[in-house]
Amino acid sequence: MTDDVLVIIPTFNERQSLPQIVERVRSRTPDVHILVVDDNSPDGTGDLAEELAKGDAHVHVLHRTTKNGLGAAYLAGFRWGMSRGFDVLVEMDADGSHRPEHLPDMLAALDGADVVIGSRWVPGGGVVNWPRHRQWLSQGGNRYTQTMLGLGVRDATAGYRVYRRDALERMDLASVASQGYCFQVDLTRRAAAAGLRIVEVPITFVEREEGESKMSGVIVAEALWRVTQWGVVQRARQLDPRGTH
Ligand SMILES: Nc1nc2c(ncn2[C@@H]2O[C@H](COP(=O)(O)OP(=O)(O)O)[C@@H](O)[C@H]2O)c(=O)[nH]1
Ligand SMILES: [Mg+2]
Repeated sequence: MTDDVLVIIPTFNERQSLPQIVERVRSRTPDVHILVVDDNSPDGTGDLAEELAKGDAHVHVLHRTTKNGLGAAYLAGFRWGMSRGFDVLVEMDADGSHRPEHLPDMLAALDGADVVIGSRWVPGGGVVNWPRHRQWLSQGGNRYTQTMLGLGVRDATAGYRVYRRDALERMDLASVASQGYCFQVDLTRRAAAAGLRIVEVPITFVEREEGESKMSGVIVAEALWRVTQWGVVQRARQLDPRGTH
């Protein structure tokens, strides 16, 4: 049974992609529920999501007033789903990069795991249609993350994930401050610190064909800054585990 699964899809100006992605999730995994978390998109994605929800009892919408970053949208989505009793919470982009066709494999992997990451950088995974600079940024970012945090995860920045609800409950989500894509690294490091089982399932990540990426220099800078800060704190703790100075 997968009717206890909630697929959370954050949107900002995803009018062109949203209907297809909802349709693909619904046809591939008909029992799951979908929550669209829209940050008041100027292109009317929120209204479109309402239309989709009207015609399908498995589609829900959470409207937020301003664009507040991916991290905040997911946190609101997790709260929404957990308070309604969903046991499995999925993160998925609206733009088709996270192919719904991988979801059954990822849900199956939850059998031996608390967190499943759809990974581009394990054998069998990959990216399609990504410009060289994005590939470089993702692989370089993951290498830097591994050097600083040693999480042992090949794709710690990946945004296609499955979490058990009780795993999220052990990750102190109330203290998460990450806004952009480092949100994914933040949740990975919290999962590792809580001793949770993290499994990577290979996926093919397909770059969007419609709409625009929200990736920006500010988002990259936030990730670099926070990963560095976490790494430094982690090392200080290793050197001085009792925190005597
Ligand atoms: N609600 C919400 N969604 C966002 C925000 N920023 C990005 N997203 C969504 O997060 C997903 C990933 O963003 P995208 O622009 O595709 O980033 P990229 O895949 O890294 O280039 C998409 O579904 C976006 O619409 C935000 O501030 N708020
Ligand atoms: Mg994208």
